Amino acid sequence: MSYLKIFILTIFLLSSFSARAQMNHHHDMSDNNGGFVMNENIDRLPNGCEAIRSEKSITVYASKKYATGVPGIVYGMSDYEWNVEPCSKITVTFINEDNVRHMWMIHELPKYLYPAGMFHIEALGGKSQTGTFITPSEDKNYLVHCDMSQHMEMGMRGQIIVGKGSGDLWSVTGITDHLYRASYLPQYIIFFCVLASIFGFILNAKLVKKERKG
Ligand SMILES: [Cu+2]
Repeated sequence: MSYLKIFILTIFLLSSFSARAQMNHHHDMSDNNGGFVMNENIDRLPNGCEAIRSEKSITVYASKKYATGVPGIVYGMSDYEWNVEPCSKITVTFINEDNVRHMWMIHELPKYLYPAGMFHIEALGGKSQTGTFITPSEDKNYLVHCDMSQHMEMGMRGQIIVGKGSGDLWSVTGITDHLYRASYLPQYIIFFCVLASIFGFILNAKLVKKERKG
């Protein structure tokens, strides 16, 4: 190997090492052989929580075998919806029974506790990981999904409902409707139809007037 190649390889290894070190710095990440847990929170209270009100453990299996009951999905989870109390400590054990990597990722958590608003468990194929987070004090629905490319579209999409929640999220596998987002369409169609007929009526009236004059 030439000196140039060794030099380039060394620079590459050093930069990837420092990128990883930075990632570890920005996100509180515990790492082991079977995957990792990012932004774990076992004791920092969200605003509005005076104490931890309850503790709950949930176990989630990720496996293709859970994709059989719902048409059109490839990857599945043992559950797609979890009800939890506000200000409660939730310990999630994520067991991946497939041979590809999967994630159990929550979004929009308070950013002062969870960098990028995210709590994230990742388990390699055939491995499991356990992580803990504390739910905020407000009633709200949070998206839970797998962030591997296309896995959410392939079925790994759920919701965690804190307290009374804030309304169902669309397209939760086997639970809520895919077409929820498209429900605004008919309103606009009706609006455009009415507009088009008014325009047509005015145009027609003007043309008739012109014809009479001529
Ligand atoms: Cu996945």
